[in-house]
Amino acid sequence: MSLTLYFHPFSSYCQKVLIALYENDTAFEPRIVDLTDAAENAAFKRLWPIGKFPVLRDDASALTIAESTIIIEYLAQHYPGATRLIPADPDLARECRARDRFYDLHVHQHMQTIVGDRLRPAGKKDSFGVEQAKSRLETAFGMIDAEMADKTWAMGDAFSMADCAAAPALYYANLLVPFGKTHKNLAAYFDRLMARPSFARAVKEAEPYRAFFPT
Ligand SMILES: N[C@@H](CCC(=O)N[C@@H](CS)C(=O)NCC(=O)O)C(=O)O
Repeated sequence: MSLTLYFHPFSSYCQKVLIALYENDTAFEPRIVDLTDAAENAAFKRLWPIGKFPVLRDDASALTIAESTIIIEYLAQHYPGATRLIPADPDLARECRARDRFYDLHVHQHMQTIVGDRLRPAGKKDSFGVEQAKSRLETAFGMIDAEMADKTWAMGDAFSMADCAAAPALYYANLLVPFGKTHKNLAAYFDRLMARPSFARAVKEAEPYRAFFPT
């Protein structure tokens, strides 16, 4: 087996990549990294000094790949399977990448801002930043709600990288700014994501760590 994924099951960006791997039953060695463990943290930073996961190592090509989107691009190119993670048509591929960016930058990032603030020590909180992130999440939710009125998945009928990006971002965002009662198309899309076996598996594997989510 040439692929090793450095990750943590509770990490939203790691779940994004796990979904892609599970969609195509891609064989990989799971290497859970505990960033709170000094030795593991240091070892991981030798691999990727930025210190953020997921990181994929492919011994077959001697490549170390960071960034969830780039990892999924790599999997789509070199380890393709039944789920085509990026459409073959160049225009649809660009659209898929745009939606992936949308979920990362306009949902995932704001969700991380709010979670990150909860982890800050007293006296270092950024209430302005949190209010701004919540307001931007609401804007994104409205856009997704309108877009999902007549779609099954982010790209229409076919599950893709954009849905890999959407699922964990929406999962954690919904815990912070619940959208179930206010955005019915978004909520229905989220229900479909939750029922998708690849994401359901990632959520189940994260369950033992649920208590770490800051309230
Ligand atoms: N843009 C990166 C973001 C990765 C990221 O933010 N990972 C978080 C976990 S979800 C992390 O490693 N956090 C640890 C830290 O910031 O120290 C990607 O898409 O992979």
